[in-house]
Amino acid sequence: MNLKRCATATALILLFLAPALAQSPVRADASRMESRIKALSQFGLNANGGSDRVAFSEHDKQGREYIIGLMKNAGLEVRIDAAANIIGRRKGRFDDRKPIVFGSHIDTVPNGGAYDGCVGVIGALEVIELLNENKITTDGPLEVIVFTDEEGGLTGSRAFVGDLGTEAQTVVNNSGKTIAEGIRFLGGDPGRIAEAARKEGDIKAYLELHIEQGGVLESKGLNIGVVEGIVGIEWWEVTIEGFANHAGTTPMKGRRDAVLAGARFALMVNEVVNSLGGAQVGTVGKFVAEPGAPNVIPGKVTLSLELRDLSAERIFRMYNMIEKRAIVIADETGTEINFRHLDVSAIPALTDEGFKSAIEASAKELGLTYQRMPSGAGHDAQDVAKIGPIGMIFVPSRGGISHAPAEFTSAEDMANGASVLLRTILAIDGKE
Ligand code: HGY
Ligand code: MN
Ligand code: MN
Repeated sequence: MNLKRCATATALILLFLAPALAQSPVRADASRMESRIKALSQFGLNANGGSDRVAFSEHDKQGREYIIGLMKNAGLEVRIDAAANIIGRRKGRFDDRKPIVFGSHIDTVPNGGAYDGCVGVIGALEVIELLNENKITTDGPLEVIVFTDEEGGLTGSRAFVGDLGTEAQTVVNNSGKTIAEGIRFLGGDPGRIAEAARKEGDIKAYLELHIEQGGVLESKGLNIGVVEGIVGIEWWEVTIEGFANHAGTTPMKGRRDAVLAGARFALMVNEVVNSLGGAQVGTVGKFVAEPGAPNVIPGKVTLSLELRDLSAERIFRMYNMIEKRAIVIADETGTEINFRHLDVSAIPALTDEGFKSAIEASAKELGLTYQRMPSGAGHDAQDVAKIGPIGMIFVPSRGGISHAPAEFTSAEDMANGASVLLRTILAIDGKE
């Protein structure tokens, strides 16, 4: 073949390929996402390699500053609302339309991981970077949101839907600050919390990319989880009052040992939750004995009770069973058991049917595998569901581990999630 004919053939091949290339979907930059996740994980990195970035801590503040910097560099118009939620806005061509809101949280549980919440925030920023790089302006405005204190009871998202009352603001989170003190610490204003609230119909959509926090996607070798619904979560603080006395001189008979009662309580919770068929879960995750000395019979125990299910009715049915059996334990151990329902409840929520289809179509167009699934973890999305339609995209968690230093999601999986998020946003934006 002479040179001229070769060049003509190449040109023909290119001409043929060009439309396909032009249509090849925009994909997230995995290494950019990974380096940002790593950078964020430095704020509160502990000796176990875990993340200690409890909401309202210094590390939380530093992590937020890092994100605000990224938002501003990406051209977002950033503001902190009265609940200290960080909101970065990108104008639309028709800017008075309702915004599509997307994001997650960057606070962690004590000794948590680097991916829970953070993938949703870094993924949301990735969407903005991709829109900027591809010079795409959406029809409606976009809002990237970092909700305040997700792990302490969905604080920021509750305020976002007008549901963070004064009682809820008195709850003390793991930083030792009350919600009101913490919000102030981060630059919000608890006195004007109502100003953070959106009304029903104010937003076009809320979308959240998140790690699965379970092992289903990994075990089935799937790329994407399309969330169908999010469990409701209720918390109680349980106090058991016994009688502190000398551990050497007090005979075994007649002791009023609060730890003994607490141990029986934890076993009983497990029995009650297991006695019902279904996917409900119940946990005693915190257990503090006082005075806490080897030679003193513990006089007091404070413990946490958490119940989760997709049905609120079922959660309270389990609670009623637990309360009844606690009366028997108190009687048999000579203790007094009291329950205080904490105002941090998260109600069960379903995702929007149209959004689920849009997520599935996006995954398909990107050549990714997917499956519909429920979420056993709580998410800000479940609060937002009170005022507008929500959708959630899951990506695999290695070994199903979360809320622990070993939490891990690969860069490729994170990028798959962000690519699906972008396509889903564009699909929703394109619909009137
Ligand atoms: O506790 C939860 O389910 C969530 O990770 N905040
Ligand atoms: Mn979490
Ligand atoms: Mn989370």
